Amino acid sequence: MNTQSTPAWRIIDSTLREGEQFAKANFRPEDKLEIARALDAFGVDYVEVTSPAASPQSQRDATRIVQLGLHAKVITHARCVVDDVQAALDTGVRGIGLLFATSRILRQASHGKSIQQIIDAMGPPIELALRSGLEVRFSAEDAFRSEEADLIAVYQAAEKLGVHRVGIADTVGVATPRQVFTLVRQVRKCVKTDINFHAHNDTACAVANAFEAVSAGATHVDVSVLGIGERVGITPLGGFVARMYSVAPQEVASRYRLGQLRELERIVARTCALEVPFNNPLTGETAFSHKAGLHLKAMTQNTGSYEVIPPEAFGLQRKLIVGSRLTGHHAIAYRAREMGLKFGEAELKTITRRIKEMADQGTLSEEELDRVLREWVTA
Ligand code: HCA
Ligand code: CU
Repeated sequence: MNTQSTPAWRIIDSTLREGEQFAKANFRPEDKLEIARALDAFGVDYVEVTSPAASPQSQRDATRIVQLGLHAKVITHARCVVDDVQAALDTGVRGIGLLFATSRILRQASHGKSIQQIIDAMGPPIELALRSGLEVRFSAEDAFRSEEADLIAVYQAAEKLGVHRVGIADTVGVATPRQVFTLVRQVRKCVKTDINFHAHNDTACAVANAFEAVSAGATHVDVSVLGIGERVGITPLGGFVARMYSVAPQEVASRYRLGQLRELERIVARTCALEVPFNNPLTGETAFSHKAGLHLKAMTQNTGSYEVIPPEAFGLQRKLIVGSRLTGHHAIAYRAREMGLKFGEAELKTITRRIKEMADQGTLSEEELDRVLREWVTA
């Protein structure tokens, strides 16, 4: 996939819906408002909130988020029943995602309906939502453990009712990127509605799967900040944005305020009493740290050598770790130049040997490294 062939795609952030299903998320009303505002500052296209039918506080929270007057469309997510649609309508949300599980295992364990009974039950809630002017998605929960013929049957029934998009949910995180590409392609051939993709990360494929879904024609992708959701969660906003930025930098940079990502993640991490993972794409503490001598040498020549995404695009900074046992004389020369010091080639090699010996004894801080260089001049 290259920039030209990237189809239109939109981000649905579900931190305030799927994210609320995360074991460690217990959002207070003010947390939700803060997160909603930060999502809007970043520029997500949709903010999905917990079903107002879930609890009285959920209903009040949804109403308050709607009243913020965000640029993003505030939508909700509910069981495919008339009462839940009515509760959603009372809050003023602009869209709704309705769902039914279509796999045998969940049909038996969850709602007990056959595919035909699902199709019959879909009508009244979908019609009410559409009649009321909502943007409507109909999702098949557990799509990747469902029969393809069953999926197509429910999607075509939803299309006939007039839904705006159908949702393909990898509810248990079992799909491979290739399976996702194949299924989205197949659904693309069978319905004309937009296609929404939702991926859980149980087998660590959620970002790759969302990317393949977009490549195959999905128009909407569900994400959450830091990926929070049931179990290990879903496609993380940051990882997905990194993935898309690397193929369509201008498009991504013009549509989203990338410099807001770190703050958004910090807010969500704080409300869940978590740290941003050290190896998080883009915003992890070490996301732009370079260490080995070979890497450092190339990085001092051209920062594209070992970075596909420039940290500046996200308001972040790279870090060259010069004082380690893996360092090299090019890196030492670079740091010396930054400090306004100059050494000859042979001297640099001697200094590098010394630095490596010192680093072998334990970690060498930046200050210690600088001191060694400075003292070398005066020695
Ligand atoms: C869940 C529902 C869901 C819904 C996704 C969708 C899933 O199991 O809690 O409506 O597209 O993963 O299937 O999050
Ligand atoms: Cu989910």
